[in-house]
Amino acid sequence: MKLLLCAALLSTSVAVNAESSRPENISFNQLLAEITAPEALQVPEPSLDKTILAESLDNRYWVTVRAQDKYVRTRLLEAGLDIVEINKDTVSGFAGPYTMGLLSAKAFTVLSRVPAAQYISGLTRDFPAQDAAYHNYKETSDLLAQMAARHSDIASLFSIGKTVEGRDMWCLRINSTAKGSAPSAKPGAFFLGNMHAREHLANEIPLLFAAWLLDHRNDVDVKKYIGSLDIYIVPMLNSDGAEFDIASGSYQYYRKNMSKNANGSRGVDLNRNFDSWWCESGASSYPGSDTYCGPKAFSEPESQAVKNFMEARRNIKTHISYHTYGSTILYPWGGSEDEVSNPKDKQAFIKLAGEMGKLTGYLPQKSSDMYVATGDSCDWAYAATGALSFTFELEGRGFYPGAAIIKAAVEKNVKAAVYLLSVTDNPYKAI
Ligand code: 0X9
Ligand code: ZN
Repeated sequence: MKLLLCAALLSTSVAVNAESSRPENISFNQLLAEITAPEALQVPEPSLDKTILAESLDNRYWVTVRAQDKYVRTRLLEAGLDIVEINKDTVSGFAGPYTMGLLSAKAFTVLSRVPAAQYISGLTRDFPAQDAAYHNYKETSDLLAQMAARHSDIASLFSIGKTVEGRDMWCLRINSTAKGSAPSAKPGAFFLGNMHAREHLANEIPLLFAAWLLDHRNDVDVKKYIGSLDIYIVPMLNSDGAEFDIASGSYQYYRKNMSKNANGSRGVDLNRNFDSWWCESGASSYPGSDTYCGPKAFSEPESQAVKNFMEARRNIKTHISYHTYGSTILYPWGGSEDEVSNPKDKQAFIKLAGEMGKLTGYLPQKSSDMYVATGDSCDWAYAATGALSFTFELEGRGFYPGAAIIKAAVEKNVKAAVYLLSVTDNPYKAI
């Protein structure tokens, strides 16, 4: 990866870390320059290895099923359908053999089906996993470490736990007075990314937001937030899944974590594994499904790490979990059609989502209006800690939108994230 870019960087005068071949003090602007360099924006010829795809996709099909409303979408999730596209009267997505059986047993109308490998190899928007612009686990970890080292007076890095495969879930903390896991009474904001493996843009946004904040640390507003708030950024929660998704050289459309399930299948859907009406709706209890909720709530180290992290930091007032794709800003409840019962919170959710919607062009929406799905991380976060928690479905027409999308997505999301910081001291002042 990044051979051309590395060569270019090595020929410049910036200090270079011999191990990673990266400048040690890379800034937000340098990062943006990297991801928008002509080499990074070229979409190379797809290099799909159909043998690997066919094996690793567990015999899934790409199906289009009639679904006129969110209620049908919820039932489909329960049958284990991995909904990727929502259209007016249909949804499309991946279904394994078990889900295919349920679709026909439950009389859903399957309008079309093709083997997943065939569908993926037919895509023209695919590009190789070794995409120059996106940051894999090592690059993400290195960048976070560089940021913490370069801004050690206000930034620190610690791990909130280990994934199934033993990778650290890194957290960059920006706070002028407290470092590492030392407690702080300052109001906190928590930005979380890449819970779903294939949603790589959801790593880039919080990662580059961290770089932006540090680069702009002397701007009047940013300086105020760094001085008065406790800011936490975990850009890559599901690094195991994200790495698996790119490891073969071809994207795998992989969603879950890398747990080994009792029936020999792989992965739990982390956004169905939180303890909020766990596995009641819009989730599947069949381990092979892409919406598998796990054997019990918080069975997974990744969801458990978020739980422990948030429960230990009751100063956190606001929270965004980044996903792709849909250009929507979702607020609780997602697991129930009921409104949140606290009227002030409801008003704040609507107001904050609306303001962030204006800054991003994304549609603010109650989460359950997309579909009801229980075990959702933001429902849990709000219910358990009171933090006003939003799921961002970032932009893009697909999980692999290419490098060209990153710059604009980062720029608008920096604005929304900064807005959230501006109200974190008292989110109700906005209403
Ligand atoms: O289904 C999900 O977990 C999220 N969509 S994604 O395509 N990123 O997988 C949406 C979560 C929204 N929450 C609820 N509707 N409960
Ligand atoms: Zn997601």
